[in-house]
Amino acid sequence: MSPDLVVSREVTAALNSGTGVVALESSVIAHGLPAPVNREAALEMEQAVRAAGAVPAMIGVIDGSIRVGLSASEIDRFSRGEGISKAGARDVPFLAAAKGTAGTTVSGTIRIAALAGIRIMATGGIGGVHRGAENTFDVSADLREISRTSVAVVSSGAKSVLDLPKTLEMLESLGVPVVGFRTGEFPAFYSARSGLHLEHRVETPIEAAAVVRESHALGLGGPLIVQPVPEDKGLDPAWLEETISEALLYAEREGIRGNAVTPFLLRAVAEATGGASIEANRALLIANARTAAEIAVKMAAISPPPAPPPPRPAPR
Ligand code: PSU
Ligand code: MN
Repeated sequence: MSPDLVVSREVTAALNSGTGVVALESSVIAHGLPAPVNREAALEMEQAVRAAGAVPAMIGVIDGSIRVGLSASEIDRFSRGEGISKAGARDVPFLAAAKGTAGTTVSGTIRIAALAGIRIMATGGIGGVHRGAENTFDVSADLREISRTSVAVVSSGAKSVLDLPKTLEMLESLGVPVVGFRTGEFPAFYSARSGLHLEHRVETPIEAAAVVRESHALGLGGPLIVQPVPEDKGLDPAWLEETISEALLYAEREGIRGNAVTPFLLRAVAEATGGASIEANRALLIANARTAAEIAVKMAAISPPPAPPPPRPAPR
């Protein structure tokens, strides 16, 4: 284990006693939401996890140390956002080596969570295949990381600014189990409906926990557990599509590239919807944290999957 992996006392105690632990990402706080909603959402997510009987473990990189379980003042620092990089899994070694500070995305967060022995995380919407990816090749590292890391991810699908049919196809190609939590449709982040059918659904945390256990016993990544935004906060799909097309044109005109694309689009949509997208984002983050915690509690109550077989000795 990396000597730089620093696990908070509370999270260590929870892991040792078999209490459910839910990993939370810090990039959504530092880059996905504006102040002061980002800080409020972070604290509300933590509260939701605790209320369900689990322990939150927010993950990030602080002054080069890879941290599992952030304090309130550290969450404040991420909420201020100044000088905070955005770190996918591949960025973490650079941040650690250069003693930098970064909010970790889904890919960075689950890589670190797995090392710490945490088996489930909650976020808003995962990254995926961007619209126009046939030209730009812009496909979030979240997809590959979820496919190779046995940490369940609870989200409201993939972000609406993406190409959702292509994202679902890619999840299939990568062999990621995808299961709807009380839905038969892949949610579209800010809105509940995408029109994309899911083959598997569960109705309860205990059923979801069983799917996580079996996925991990098979050595598969994920699973990706998706639930729609709370009904009263969801945005109208037609209106949303209109604002997204405008945001995409704007991003292209401004020449936005790489890991700046997602935060730029989220900001543009927030402006165009007069903040309605921010309220939806906050509501779904909290709901996903709660569901992840309910599942974590059930996972803690059932036997963990058998350890994967040791690597075979190399043939002589
Ligand atoms: N969920 C949200 N808002 C966000 C994100 C998730 O509600 O901003 C972040 C996550 O950290 C996710 C990242 O991993 O957006 C995807 O970024 P990219 O497309 O650059 O891989
Ligand atoms: Mn990208």
